[in-house]
Amino acid sequence: MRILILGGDGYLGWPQAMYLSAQGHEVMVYDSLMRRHFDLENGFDSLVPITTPQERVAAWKEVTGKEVHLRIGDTRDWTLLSKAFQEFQPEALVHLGEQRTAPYSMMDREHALFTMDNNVLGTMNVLYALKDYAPDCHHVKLGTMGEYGTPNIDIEEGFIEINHNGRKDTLPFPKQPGSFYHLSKVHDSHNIMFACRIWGLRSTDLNQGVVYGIETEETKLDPRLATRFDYDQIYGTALNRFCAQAAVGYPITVHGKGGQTRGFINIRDTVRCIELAILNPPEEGGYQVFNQLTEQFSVLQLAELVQSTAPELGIEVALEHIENPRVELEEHYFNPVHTGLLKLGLQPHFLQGAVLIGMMQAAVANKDRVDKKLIAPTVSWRKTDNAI
Ligand code: NAD
Ligand code: USQ
Repeated sequence: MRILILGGDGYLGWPQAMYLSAQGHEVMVYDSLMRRHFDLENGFDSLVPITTPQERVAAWKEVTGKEVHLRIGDTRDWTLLSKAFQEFQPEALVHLGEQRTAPYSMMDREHALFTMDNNVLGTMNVLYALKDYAPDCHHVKLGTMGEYGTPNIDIEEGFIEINHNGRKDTLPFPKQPGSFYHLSKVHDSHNIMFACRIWGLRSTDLNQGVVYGIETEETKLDPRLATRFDYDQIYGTALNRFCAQAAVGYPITVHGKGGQTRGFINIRDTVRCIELAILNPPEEGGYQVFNQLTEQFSVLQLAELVQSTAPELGIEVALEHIENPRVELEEHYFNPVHTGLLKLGLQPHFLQGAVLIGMMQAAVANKDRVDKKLIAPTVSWRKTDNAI
């Protein structure tokens, strides 16, 4: 298939591009490089060194003989986006090209507005490009488990049957997101579902949990093919951060009580889930939702796991309950259904010893690259003018 990957230079997008190329698909990466600009502007960097987008695709060709086409462009740039659609004629579209962190979106008015503009309007352009140039293309969109929030009932996969005053209907599951970033995904979901209904597009919304890990079969082939490893307070996600913190002996930053429970998924399963979604499109006009996670942990469980694994690498790390910069429940019920992708054939890689040790070893090997000033959270949900 011809598969267009929006955001194909990111943490998940690059391994996805290589994985699909390795399966024999023709892949085009389309990316605005906003992620790299953020690092350059603010002095942030990936813990594991990464090459430029051009060096990556060249290295992929050198190592495998396969080509990944590269286009630098923003989803909000209609001229460039529509050109990519017209020239490449995608049969499947993987949409990962968004501003993807909660702290970024909560920094101040400008960053909140950028998140809405970039994500919601970018996705609107994508929907119009699909309608105008590739109406049969299967749109696989990365949403997030955080769209649902943490309700006190089981979380279904996208839809819930409701009985009300003697009548019943199947309706979108209620959304109670916890940041302007997560809200942008909710707005996307509504826009996508509507576009499917009125224009007959076909879309799969993947509500993914927090991803961990940096290793896939393809990233292992050559150091030039590595994907990014974020540990900083803006882009670093829980487990990735905790591994970097352990590597440099920085007390693990548990926000508040640490009872916040989230869905988690290994990056190897992310690339496979997206492939499974691509291979199982809904009918014309169909909008389907899968919850993309394989396990759930509380933040404290993860922190304790990293702490107890550290001695196996000859290191020790403390654990600290810091004041929670976010507004979120620190103890709550959490029971999401996630059977859809398993039924399609996903065989999960769970978080066990070897996987965690591999991540921690990568962090230790690059510990001289850790800038400790970037670890402590400075973005507070309660303020409107946070500095970084
Ligand atoms: P990332 O920031 O590393 O990658 C996103 C890429 O998209 C970047 O290369 C960025 O430059 C590009 N991009 C952003 N806005 C763009 C635009 N308007 N036009 C073109 N390119 C644009 O993030 P990631 O971790 O790879 O996440 C990819 C997707 O998966 C995001 O939509 C994110 O919300 C979702 N997701 C990520 C996780 C996770 O734990 N990393 C979990 C659930 C969902
Ligand atoms: N947390 C800590 N300590 C830290 C970092 C985070 O306790 O040092 C806590 C947070 O308070 C939160 C939980 O860990 O309760 C998860 O935070 P996170 O930064 O790992 O993840 P989140 O902000 O939810 O966002 C990440 C990705 C985002 C994706 C989302 C999936 O950045 O792109 O959408 O995970 S989910 O959480 O399921 O919505």
